[in-house]
Amino acid sequence: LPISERLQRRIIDGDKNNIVADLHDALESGIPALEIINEYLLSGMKVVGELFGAGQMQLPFVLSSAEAMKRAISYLEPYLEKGQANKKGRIVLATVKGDVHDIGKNLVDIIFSNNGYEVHNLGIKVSISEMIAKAIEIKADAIGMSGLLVKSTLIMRENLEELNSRELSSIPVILGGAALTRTYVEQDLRKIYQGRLFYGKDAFEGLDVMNKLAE
Ligand code: B1M
Repeated sequence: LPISERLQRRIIDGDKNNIVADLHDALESGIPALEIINEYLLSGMKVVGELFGAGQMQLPFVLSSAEAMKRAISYLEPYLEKGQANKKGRIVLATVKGDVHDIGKNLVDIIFSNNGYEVHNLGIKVSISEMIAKAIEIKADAIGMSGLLVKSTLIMRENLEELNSRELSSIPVILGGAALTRTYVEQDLRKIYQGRLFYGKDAFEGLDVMNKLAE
């Protein structure tokens, strides 16, 4: 199999042991680390999501795929291009309450950190109170929330309402994660939130938002 398909397979099979050798080969053959993530690994994860959604893959196997993905990203992290080293701004980042999905959020952390932002990654299942406390403590320039469950989109709405009623009522917020749509964020949720609200389709769109905020 060509390396692209091999890598996709390793993710689908949840093969975290053999994926490293393939990643090494891919890097050796000159494919940039970011391209490996965006083109090959994420396409494998997409298939996993489709199989799981169709009832053709059981949860423990999805977990193995997630582990292979995490192993791959941590292997590739040193090879990702680094932008400006000086700190352009600070962001509090978290997966919202009730949601354990963190691969996308951690990718956002890596991409932002590599591009000059100080990221305070609070982990998964994080309440809005924790995010607010951290944002006040570090004088954050933005709060980034990630969520993959449909339920999480409702939590995000509640979080925005909570922010409205607190000291940080106008802090910029970036929302991302597979359950969201641009329309939901930029039309429905924007009507609710007093501060500036942005949608990040992927980590790089999130980065664009941070860069605009930092201007
Ligand atoms: Co779950 N899961 N899962 N899961 N899982 C989904 C999300 C699902 C769509 C699968 C499906 O049914 N097809 C489905 C949700 C359905 C729904 O709500 N309608 C689902 C479900 C149902 C569940 C459980 C409820 C299953 C169960 O227990 N019966 C359970 C939930 C537990 C909970 O959260 N309370 C569950 C559990 C798990 C695992 C633990 C096994 C594992 C997660 C492991 C982990 O993260 N540590 C897992 C996985 C791996 C998935 C899928 C297959 C892949 C997710 C992923 O990592 N994608 C997923 C299917 C799918 O998404 N299509 C699925 C790769 C990742 C890089 O993408 O996170 O979207 P993503 O990030 C992207 C962008 O969204 C964006 O940038 C990234 C790309 O650059 N982005 C941001 C994300 N956050 C951002 C923030 C930003 C900006 C951009 O700014 C702040």
